[in-house]
Amino acid sequence: MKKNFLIRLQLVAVCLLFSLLLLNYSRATAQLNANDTRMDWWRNAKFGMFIHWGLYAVPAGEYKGSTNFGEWIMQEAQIPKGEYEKFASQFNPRKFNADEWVQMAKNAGMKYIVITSKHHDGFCLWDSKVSDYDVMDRTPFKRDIMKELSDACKKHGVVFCMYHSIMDWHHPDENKTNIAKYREEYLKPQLKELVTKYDPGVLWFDGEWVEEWTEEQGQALYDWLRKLKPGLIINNRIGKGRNGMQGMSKGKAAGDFGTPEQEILDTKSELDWESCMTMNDHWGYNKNDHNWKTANQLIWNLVDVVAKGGNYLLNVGPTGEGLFPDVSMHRLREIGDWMKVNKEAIYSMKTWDYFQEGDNIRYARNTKGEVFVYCNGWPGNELMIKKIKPVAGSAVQLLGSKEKLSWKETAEGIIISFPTSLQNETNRPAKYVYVFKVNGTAQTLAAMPQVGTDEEAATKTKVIAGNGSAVAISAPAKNAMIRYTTDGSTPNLQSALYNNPIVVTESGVIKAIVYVPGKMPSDVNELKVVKGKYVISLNSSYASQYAAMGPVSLVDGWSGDLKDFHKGWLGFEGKSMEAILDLGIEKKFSKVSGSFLRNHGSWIFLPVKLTVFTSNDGKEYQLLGEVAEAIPQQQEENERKVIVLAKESTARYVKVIAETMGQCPAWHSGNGGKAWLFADELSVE
Ligand code: FHN
Repeated sequence: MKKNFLIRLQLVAVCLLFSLLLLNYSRATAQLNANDTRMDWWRNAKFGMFIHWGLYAVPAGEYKGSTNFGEWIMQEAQIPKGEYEKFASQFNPRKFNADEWVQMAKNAGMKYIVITSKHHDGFCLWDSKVSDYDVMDRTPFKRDIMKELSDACKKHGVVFCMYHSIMDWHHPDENKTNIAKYREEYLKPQLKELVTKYDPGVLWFDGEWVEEWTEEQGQALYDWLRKLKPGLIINNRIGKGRNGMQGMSKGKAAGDFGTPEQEILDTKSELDWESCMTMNDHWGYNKNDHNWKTANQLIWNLVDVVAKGGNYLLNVGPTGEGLFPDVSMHRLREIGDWMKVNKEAIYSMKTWDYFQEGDNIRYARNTKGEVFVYCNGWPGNELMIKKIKPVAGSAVQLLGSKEKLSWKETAEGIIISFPTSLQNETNRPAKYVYVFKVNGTAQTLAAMPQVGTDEEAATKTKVIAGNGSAVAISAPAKNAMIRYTTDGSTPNLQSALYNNPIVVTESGVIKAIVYVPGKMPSDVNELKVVKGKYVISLNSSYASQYAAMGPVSLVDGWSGDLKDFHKGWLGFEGKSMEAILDLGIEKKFSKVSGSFLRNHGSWIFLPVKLTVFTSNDGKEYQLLGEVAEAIPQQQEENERKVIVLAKESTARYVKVIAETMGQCPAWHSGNGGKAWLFADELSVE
């Protein structure tokens, strides 16, 4: 009797537990589904327009003779608030036509628009009842730009979204002391205005890096906004989760999607992310910035982002008159022409088993499982790909073309052949990037070979000095056949067969591929061999994200990229650089030089002094001389500067110390923050 009662009790307990679990699960999945449905339009949209517009369009990047400013002109040119406010009286964009803007975005294939409702300068592009520092009260224009654009978006079926800066250089309370007051009495009331009056699909926050803003404030604001509009989508810059320019959230953080800026993730991600990018070098309008990306680059960026599972938010910086720059309009038209032909390979795309095959091939799939192969540039008479196997008897289709393309399988991969008609660009449905629909399955590739030691393979770099050394290539598979090249060409079955370590004596690159019966050839792996002009060692540590190829980058004869600081520069954060060059023997020389980067906008300053010491035993050093640099001025342009100490001497070891600024100067937005020192070449001649 008692035993039955206990069994029944346990049964009831188990049922209760099970239904509780079920309840929670269904609640969780309901939330997930709700989240998903909330995010669905955005995930399927893939392509949006970013618009940076405001008072900074009036000076168009120019102030007191300097021409390299943009939306940060108030800060970078140190324009006093009262002075900057005067731009409002000149802000009268009579040629602004919201319909035309939205139509241009739509014709380019963009599904949503994110416009700056308020940037860091604090000026509001809508009729705000919370502030008079807006377009209605301070400008002769007196038209509610957010209203006109949100109405036009609704009319043309484009989703209206708004950017909003947490940092506010104009508002007296946006600081450490009064941030709570600013948040409760200004930021939130304005956000309420924006959400209730203009019904945005996304709120795109920025300027969250200010010390006074915290993840907790961000999370609370997120929850408050989602209550205000449950379907709202909010980026991860509402909190402090963003991992620098790479933009993805570090761990659990407020926000619905990651925001890489001016860069695209290296690999595919199932997380929600959106890469935002300029068409030239500025977000806000700069009339002197003609460094425009090509239509090919922009289309390939879109494809690269889609293959990696992201969205692409491409920026336009309109003029003070209210027009898109001519080149921006031209790029949008070219992208639109491409999208007309290839849009089915962009919208609603999902990542596939593989996302890339070398630099110029990308893969993605649609929800029906059809796979699209994207090729950057016309491949010629045939295209070889190895990561997909078309279904037997199926044809490959070039999007926009009726041609049924034949293919054959070889040991190197699938070869798709193209008729002569398509060799003539005018017969091709689109330009620049060609998309092939393939009904096929993912191939199994042989595992990639390792070229060099574990340490070398990690950086894909081997530093050699003097008489060179040997490079070994290994492959995990037992019955692997390794083929390799040393001239930079792509290895294949005709390339040299690897049997023994390869002796290298000069700079170059070794590429290797693995063949295993029954599998497709592996991805190609490579090792860059860098012969430094000298053996170099560093007595100061550089930042891992600005490590180029390590110390040898300072003596490899290659210059750092002036725009992409990840390429070729060693970055020292708040530290001096101390390098020792071993010339191998005592040598006579007349000058020692080092080249350094100046980019104040990115907190990178030239060294304040370059000091050189010499030694013949590598232990005792004598001062050879020093060169002091001028105090940095805010107007100074970005440049690579070679600092030279011209002094005769004879020595084997040369020690070069580039002394850092340490902290950003008082006039700089990073005032007191760590100053960066970037070096890319040291030379003794
Ligand atoms: O400082 C801003 C910049 O002006 C621009 O708005 C970009 C766009 O993502 N975000 C900040 C820099 O990270």
